[in-house]
Amino acid sequence: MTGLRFILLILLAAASPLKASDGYELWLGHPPLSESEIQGVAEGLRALCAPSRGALQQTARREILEATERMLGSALAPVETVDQEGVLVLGTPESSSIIAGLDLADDLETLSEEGFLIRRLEVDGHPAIVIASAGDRGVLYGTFAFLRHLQVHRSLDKLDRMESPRFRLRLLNHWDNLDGSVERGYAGRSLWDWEELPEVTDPRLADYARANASIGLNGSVLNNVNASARSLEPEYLHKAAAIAGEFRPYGIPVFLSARFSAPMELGGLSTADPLDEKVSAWWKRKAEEIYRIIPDFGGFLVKANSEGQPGPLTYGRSHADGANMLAAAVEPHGGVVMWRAFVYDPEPGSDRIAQAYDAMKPLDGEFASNVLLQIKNGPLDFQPREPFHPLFGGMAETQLMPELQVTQEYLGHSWQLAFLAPMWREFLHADTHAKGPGSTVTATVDGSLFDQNLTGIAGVANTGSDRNWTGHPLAQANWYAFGRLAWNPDLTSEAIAREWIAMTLTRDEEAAATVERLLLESREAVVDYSMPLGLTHLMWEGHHYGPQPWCDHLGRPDWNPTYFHRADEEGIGFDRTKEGSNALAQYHPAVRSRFADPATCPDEYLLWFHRVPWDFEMKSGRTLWEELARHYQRGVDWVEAAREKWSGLKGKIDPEIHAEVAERLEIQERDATRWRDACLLYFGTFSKRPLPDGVGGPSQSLEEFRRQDPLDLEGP
Ligand code: GCV
Repeated sequence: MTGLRFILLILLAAASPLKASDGYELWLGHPPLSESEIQGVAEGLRALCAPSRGALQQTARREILEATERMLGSALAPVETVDQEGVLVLGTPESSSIIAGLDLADDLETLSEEGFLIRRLEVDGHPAIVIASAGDRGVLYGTFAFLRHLQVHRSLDKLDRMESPRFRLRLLNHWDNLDGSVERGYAGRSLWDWEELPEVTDPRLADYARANASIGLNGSVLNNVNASARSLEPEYLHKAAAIAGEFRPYGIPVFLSARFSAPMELGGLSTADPLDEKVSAWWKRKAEEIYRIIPDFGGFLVKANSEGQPGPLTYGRSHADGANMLAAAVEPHGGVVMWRAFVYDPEPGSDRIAQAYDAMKPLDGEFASNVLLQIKNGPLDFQPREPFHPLFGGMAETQLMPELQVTQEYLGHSWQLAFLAPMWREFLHADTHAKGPGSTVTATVDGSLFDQNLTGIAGVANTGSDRNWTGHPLAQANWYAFGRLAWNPDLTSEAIAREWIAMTLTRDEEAAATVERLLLESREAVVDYSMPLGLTHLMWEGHHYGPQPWCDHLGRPDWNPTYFHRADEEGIGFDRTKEGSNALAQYHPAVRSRFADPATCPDEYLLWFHRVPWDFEMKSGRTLWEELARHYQRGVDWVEAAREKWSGLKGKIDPEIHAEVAERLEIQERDATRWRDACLLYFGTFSKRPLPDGVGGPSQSLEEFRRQDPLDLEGP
């Protein structure tokens, strides 16, 4: 490196926290390392020996060259042989004769095709670093893991890793409509410009796929589960093919949500009955057409007989009949069907949260081998806190696939900070007891506990056309966290937050520690000020932002907040014990008995499973009313303190990002206060008890809160 270049690099490194960033680069900015950091790294990393074979390995090679150039100031020198110290060797035994010649066969055999090993080894007598895999994808994932290591640890130490992803399918689900809108999207319009496609492909498509690959994701469902049949028309298939072409170098195949009634809407058939031969033949032909246009098409995602969507029940057939018919159509092409379990009875009757289990459990063992049953983490609908869905651990003969929501439909949209890794870990590590203690949700779906060949996990995306992709700059961390947990559900929230901060926001240790605490505590704060102690579904109708606990006028009783909290002068909460709806019976006896007794039920699920009087004595010794009020206050206090901490980071974080987050935290404080005041005023009309000391008094009347739609208030 020349002296001038080195000085320039140091200046850049020192200045990097202050440069204005629009957030577009996500965690892939690869900022320059400082002089001392480079000294630790540059000697061990001089050249790259990587084959330019196959699209994915070419991508890996390019990523290494570009990122090292940005981090070290000069790109590694491409070499064909290892005849010096500090060569990074990349490839598979097929693509690299050097890797084939190393003693790695046994290790590679224990890894999946997507797995990789990174190791410091002697190669031809020289100390080298090797990134090896049995498959092209593994080379790409190993590359990104290596670059992550460099950015986070800024050293070449501890480079001895062997990893395979825990789930085979790691997908983002986009609820994107053909008109460019995004259902529950809070970051602008859809990333797919259906009008311009296929002739014009936005460079963002490749950048999106690159970001996904960098965190180990391996597929995208392009369109909303509330699907339009038009997505399956040739015109739209060619548009989807153009997107697939941009994603391909990053190993991201596309999938489509399929509208079950498409044979009627597109094919002119008089029925969509899955057992009708004309219908199954139509789907077979449609699958053939799709694979002709998109040869690596992944398969279908289906929302059927749910919230007005068509499905097999209309014809007296089962969900398994519907799923298996579609599965047979894509099976010859290697495709899969992800059939959603988010169903509830069209006519309300029994407990809403119990209906999906009642509908699906009897079908255990009936789904084809290329079908996954895609189940939301909780039995209701992505609320800020839910117990795990009892179908996990409850369907031993069915391949289950968790669905998480990355977009913050119920957690403050992109106006509020809520880092979701702790919530997802809470779910993934919940103990179902399906095969005794320690039967975590993860173990029930990753093939370790039950014989599940095909595994997967899905996240409803929070991306959009906003320049920074996710609206709230810190919401990028949720996209990142989803990918990292989909790869390895055992990663801690702390580790994920630390990685993301170091790669995206700041390398100042004090500042990073402050941001880490803010991220880690944020989701619990949202629970505190919106739906504490197991309360749920209290949000404003339609858009789901802000409080509306009084809402009781929606089309069906079980869409109303009043259905879920059941507050009256006696008490509050939903009794799901034997004396109530008995939904608790859906859990394994060990889980059931813990939740069924208010004395052992964790506070955070108390009002989810129990109806208790306002003076019920909580574990803290306080009454329920006092405890509830304190949770609301605690949530508001947290946001107030978070604003102060964030403001102390000025100068240590990119100014544009700092200002944008500060603005959103201000809104979050206003709206957290609104949650507290509106809910406590409303519940107070039943409890008729005073607010405990230290809980702020409301600034508006209940009537005013009822009149003002919280989303009409000023936003960022
Ligand atoms: C895509 C909730 C959301 C809907 C969503 C639905 C689903 O009801 O509010 O927008 O529809 O879940 O997951 O199918």
